[in-house]
Amino acid sequence: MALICISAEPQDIEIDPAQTAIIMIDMQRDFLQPGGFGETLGNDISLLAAAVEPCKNLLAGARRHGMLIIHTREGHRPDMLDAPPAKVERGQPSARIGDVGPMGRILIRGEPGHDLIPELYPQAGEAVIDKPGKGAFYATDLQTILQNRGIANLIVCGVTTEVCVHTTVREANDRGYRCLVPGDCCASYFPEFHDVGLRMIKAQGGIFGWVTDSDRILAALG
Ligand code: TIU
Repeated sequence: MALICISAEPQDIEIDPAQTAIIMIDMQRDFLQPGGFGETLGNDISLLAAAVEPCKNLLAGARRHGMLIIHTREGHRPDMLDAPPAKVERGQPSARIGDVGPMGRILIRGEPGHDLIPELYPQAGEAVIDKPGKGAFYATDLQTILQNRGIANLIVCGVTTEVCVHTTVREANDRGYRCLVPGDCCASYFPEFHDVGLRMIKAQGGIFGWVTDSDRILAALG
C-alpha cells in the first residue's frame, strides 16, 4: 500500500501501513473489570470503558488492511520471581499483586484477570506480549518482532494513558519509532492525566510523537 496521510497534532503524519503496527496496551480484565488490579488500587474502573469501542473499530480497520497487530499484557510469573518487591509492596491496595481476588490471583499470568477483555480478544496470528513492567519494550521481545517485520511506526492504544501507554511511547520514541496515539483509544483512571498525557506527547513539536483519534486513522486508511 502507498503512503497515507493521517490528520494529527502537532502536524499531519505520512505513514506506510505496511511499516506500521497497532499496539494494544494492557486491555486486560485486571484493569477494566471489577475485582482486578486497577480496582484494588482504589480506582474507578468505569472510566476506562470509553476506550473499548474505539479500539474495537480501529482493530477492525487494521485487520482489514492486514496491519501488524500486537497486544500486551502486564503481569508476572506465578512464582513472582519477576515481580520486584518494590512494586509488590508499595501502597495500601485492597489486595496485592499475587493475592487471590474474584478473577484469580491479581496480575498473575494464566489467571482469568490477567487475560485480555473479550471485546478486544486477539485473533489467530496476532502477537500477545507479556510484560512485567509498564513499558512494552522492557524485558520483552517486542523490538525483535518489530525489527523482523520492518516496522517504523507504532499506533499505540490502550490503558492507562499516563502509565503504560506513556511509558511505551517514550521507550519507542527513544528507539526511533514514530508513535501515533489515538486519544479516544486510550483511557485513564484520572481524566486530567489522560488529557495532559496526550498534550505532553504532542507538545514541543511532538516531543514523544503525534496525537490523533480512531476516526482520522480509519478515514486515512479508507
Ligand atoms: N495503575 C495504572 O494506571 N496503570 C498500570 O498499573 N498499568 C498500566 O497502565 N497498564
